[in-house]
Formats: sequence, C-alpha cells, structure tokens
Amino acid sequence: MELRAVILPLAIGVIFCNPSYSKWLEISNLQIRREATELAGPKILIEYNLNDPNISPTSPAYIFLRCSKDSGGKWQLIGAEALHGNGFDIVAKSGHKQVIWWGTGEIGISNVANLELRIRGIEMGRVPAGKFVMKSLPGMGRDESRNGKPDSDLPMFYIGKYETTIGMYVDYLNETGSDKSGWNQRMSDSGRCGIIRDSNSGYSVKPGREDYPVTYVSWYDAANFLEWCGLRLPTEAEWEKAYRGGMYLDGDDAKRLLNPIPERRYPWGNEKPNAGGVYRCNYDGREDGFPQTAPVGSYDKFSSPYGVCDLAGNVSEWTLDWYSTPYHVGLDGFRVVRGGSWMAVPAACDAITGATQLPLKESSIMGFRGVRQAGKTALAVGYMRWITRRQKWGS
Ligand SMILES: [Ca+2]
Ligand SMILES: [Ca+2]
Repeated sequence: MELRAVILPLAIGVIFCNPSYSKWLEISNLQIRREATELAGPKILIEYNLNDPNISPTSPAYIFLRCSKDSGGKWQLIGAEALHGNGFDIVAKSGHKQVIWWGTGEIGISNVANLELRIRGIEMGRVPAGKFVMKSLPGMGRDESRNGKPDSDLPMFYIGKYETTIGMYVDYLNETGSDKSGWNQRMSDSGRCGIIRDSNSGYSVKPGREDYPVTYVSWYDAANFLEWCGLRLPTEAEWEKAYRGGMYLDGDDAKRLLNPIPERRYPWGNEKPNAGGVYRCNYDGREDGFPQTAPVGSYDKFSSPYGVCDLAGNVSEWTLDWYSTPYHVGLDGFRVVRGGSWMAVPAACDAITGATQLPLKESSIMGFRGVRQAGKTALAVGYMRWITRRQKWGS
C-alpha cells in the first residue's frame, strides 16, 4: 500500500521564534505545519535554521523543543523519543533543520491553531568516552598519590560550554510562570546577578547583564532549570573530566590525540591563573579585570581541552553529587560545588578543590551548567560506576 502524506494548507499555529537571550544559539525561520498520513496518524513537521558558524561535532548544539497546547498558557518539553530528524538533541552542524513530531494526537494536540513552539539551543563541549585521572575524593579530599593512575572511566557526554547565563535563566522564569519558584529577591542584586521582577510583566534582565552567569540559585533551582531543558547537573567525575581532559582527548576508541597534561591543575595547564601577569580566569579581586562576576566566556582562550569555558573561577558550580561519608549516610545533606569563584584565591580555582553547601543555599558565588548524556544506558553504567567508587571510599 502506498503511504501518502496530505499537507493541510495553512494548518499553522502561532509561531514563536526563541527570544534572543544571550547564549541561546540563534534560531530563525521557524515553521510548523501539520500533516495527516493514512497509516500513522497526524504528524507535525517543524523546520528552522540554526545559525551558528561555530557548531561542529566537537562543539555541538544541544537543541530542545518546548510546546504549549493552549496558546502560551502552559509549556512542556517535547521528549526526544517523539521526535525524528536532524534538529533536536545533539546537533553537530548549523543550517536548515527538519524535525518530525509523531504522536501529537495521543498527547491531545488536535488543533494546531492553538499550538505554540519554542526551540532553544545551548552550545556544548563534547567529552569522548574514556579514562581520565580523577584526583579529588568525595567530600573535597584530594589524593596526590594517585598520580599517573587513570582509573576513572566515563562514557561520552556533553557539557555546557558556558555557565548558565542570566539571560537564559530569565527566559526560563518567564516561561514557567507566576508560581515564583526559581526566583528569590537577592537575584535583583544588580552587581552580583541582575534580574528585575515586575509583578505585571514578569522578569527581565538588567540591561547589559544578559551574558553574566546566573547566581543566587539553589541546587534545586539549578536542577529544575536543567530539567526544563532536558539536561541534568554534572557528576563530580564528569565535571573533573571536562576540566582536565581524558588520557586521550579524542577518547579511548580513537586514541590518536594524547592529552599532553592529563593531571593538569587548571583547564589550560599548570600555570597559575595569574602567572606572568596573564590573567586566565576570574578569581578574587579586581586585578583580573572583574571585581565580581564576569560575562561567561571572558577567558575563552584559557578554556579546557574540550573548549569548555570558566570551569576555573567566575562562579563555583553545583554538581549532582551528595557529600557522603560514613558520618552523613542517609542525610539529604550537602551537595558539592566545584571550580572556585570570583571570591576564591587563584589556587582554589583548580581541578580538585571543592566546597559543600546545603542544597537550599543560594549565594552570589554559585551557579551551574548542564550535561547531556549520549545514551541512557551509558548514563546508568557511568553513574553506577561512580557511585560504586564512592561507596568504596566511604567504607
Ligand atoms: Ca576577579
Ligand atoms: Ca565556573
């Protein structure tokens, strides 16, 4: 039997392009239309252009789609399992994209006239699968004796190239509505964050602050934002590998590109952040040019081996991990932040030093970035391996 697609003319919902908040990738010419097929029910065809010349297999985009069935009232993430095509999840190339969305009848989308769609993209760094030297221990210990013994192996994952920005976070606050979760008054501090809350018009960014990292976010705020994107926080192991690189920078499958400094102290190597009067990250004080936070990517020449920026300094970053020792078992206790901040001495921006914070804590020195795992099975394997290691250390 021949399968024919019938294109319904002008069956086009209200179209929103993503707001031009900083560090979302630029997306244009978004078009959606509904097509009826004889066999598989209606589908929605989504087309758009991703306009970023820097997107590549090693520095791909993470693209996520959110929709509203009631003309912008409530929004939901469209799960990747419902999508086919070349324009969602990890996207390694710019240009024209086409996504087919199946099963819209089953989730109650019968009238595309009320359908709105938002597509957003985040620049990521690719961290290939393989071994790396992990030198931190749970709860901020360090183990210099483990030099030269790469015993930590992680599957491939992708991590945000930049810390989550105020511009991105404000977009999230506005879409998630008026329940005020995710917001606290301290975020209005114009020098350390810069989100303006207007009871009539929602949230806006203090002009000029769009590219600064969002601060005053609790662990829960960070986790909720990332769930909204379809991402999650990095484990400490993932964070540390993104920072110093695996034994092979192209991964253990290829093994062509040896990491010249697999035990590096900083993302760029072993030079101190201010060695030779060159400033390589934003740490305490103004000599590096930034008395408080800096726009993300300000030190992009000193990024990690995977091109990930500001892992050292600027804002300290929440990780998924709980601080766990035999004395803390069973407590929904502290989470670990890594990487030092604009209030840390230069040496504390290294690959190992961390701090513990209660998950409800929010402060001007803590932010976050997201991770996308390449395959759910891989997630379970890698994560369980890490949990197992932790349990060994804790016993
Ligand atoms: Ca500084
Ligand atoms: Ca940082």
